Amino acid sequence: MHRRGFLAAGLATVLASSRALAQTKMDDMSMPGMGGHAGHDMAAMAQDAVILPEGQVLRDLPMLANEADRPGLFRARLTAEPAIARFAEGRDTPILAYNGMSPGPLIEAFEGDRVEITFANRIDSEASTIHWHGMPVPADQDGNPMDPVAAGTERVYAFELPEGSAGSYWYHPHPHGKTAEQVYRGLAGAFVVKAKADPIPAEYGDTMLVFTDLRLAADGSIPSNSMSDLMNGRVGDHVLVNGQKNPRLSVAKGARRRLRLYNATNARFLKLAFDGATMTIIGSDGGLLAAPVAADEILLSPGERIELVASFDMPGPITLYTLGYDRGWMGPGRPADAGLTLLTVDVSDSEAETVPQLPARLRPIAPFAAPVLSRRLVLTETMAMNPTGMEMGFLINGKAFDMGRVDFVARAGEIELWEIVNQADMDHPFHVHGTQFQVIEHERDGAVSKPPYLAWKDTVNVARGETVRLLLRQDRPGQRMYHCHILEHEQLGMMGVLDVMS
Ligand SMILES: [Cu+2]
Repeated sequence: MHRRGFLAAGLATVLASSRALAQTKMDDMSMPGMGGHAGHDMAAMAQDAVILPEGQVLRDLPMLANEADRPGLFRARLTAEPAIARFAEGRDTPILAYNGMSPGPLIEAFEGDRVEITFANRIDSEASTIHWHGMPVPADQDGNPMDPVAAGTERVYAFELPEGSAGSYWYHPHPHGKTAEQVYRGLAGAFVVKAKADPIPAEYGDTMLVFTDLRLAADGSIPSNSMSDLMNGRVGDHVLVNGQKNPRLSVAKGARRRLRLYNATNARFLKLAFDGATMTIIGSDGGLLAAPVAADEILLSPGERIELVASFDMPGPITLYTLGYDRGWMGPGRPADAGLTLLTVDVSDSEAETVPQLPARLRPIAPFAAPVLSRRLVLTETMAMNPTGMEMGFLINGKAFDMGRVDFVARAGEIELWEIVNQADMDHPFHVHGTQFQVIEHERDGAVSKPPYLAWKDTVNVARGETVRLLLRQDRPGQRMYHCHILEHEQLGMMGVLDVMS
């Protein structure tokens, strides 16, 4: 079981080890009580903050090798297991890894492919699953909490990638009561479905930027969740890109780069801008937009993805950095969210060779027809004192998640209007499994606005006091989850079950 694997940049050298779990203290987060959790003391954290190296060359995510013996099939193995990473000099960090790495290997397949991935769960004493976030896979292949893969066992996830499904998806665990923890300990990876005919010029490249959010204790370990983490969602100390802190990318002057940004953090809202490069949005969670849209800044809430073309016309260095965004925070210790440098781009003096233009039209997106029914989902937060301390509840229509309860019954192929009403004090990024939806309206203080462009989405931020209206259609029968993608909120109840009948 002592297998050594090195990540490309050497930043997070990973060594699979059975002692990793023994070193990692875990909470049972199903019944959080104030007494059992130390508060997250930001001042103390700042004092012994671990320094991570910056400025290494941005690494490409290692690809998951396709072991299939015929075209049109993607066959591979993903193993979740304890590992040791080396984020900071001289400190071992016990993590969870897919195939020895965090983020997990990049999966790349094509529209029309069949995918067969054997998942082996080698996490000590914990069930896990793989959820294919955003992908149109059958309900029984989607890694629901109802379909756990027990520790020490394996299963095959098999599905087809339909035509038109090209997009920037990701994969992560979704076991009952352990999703938040398994993700912050390292389990998440990108899954790109490529189009057979892609309108984006190949000269732009295709660069993944997977954001994760690491918190390290002074000894290098990853601390378990505090009460504040459970309330607000866990925000770490270091936003990493492909596992690296503020890595460097080199481009020629005048170059354009296609960038796929993934918010794979538990709860970190990323409001992003480049100083010195222009951004054009070309894609959302579920693939390309109908036409490019210029943007000065973008808000990427937990679970969301966006595809950009960045134009580097000025001499560098240029940074991708965060702006402030108030998503609502309970109690002390609101983390600094502005002014983090996530990526540095060195723009050389030499001019890029001929750079093709971005097409004016990318692909057609047909707006949904009128819905046959509408549903209203009200998000609330509750706080109650009981003999063991304070308990937070995150509810949808007054109810906490119950795996044995069906909250809504839908019919496959029918268009529905969902109205997500946030009556809570925090923003909640709302995610629906198994399909892509279209946001049609935002409402706040009685003012209704339309989204700036039509897009396929599987996760949408619903700000405090806001109502978001979206149209969706589930095409495959079976049970589908919908939930807040602040993973601690999902775990504390903000999730429901939609049963789709054929
Ligand atoms: Cu939430």
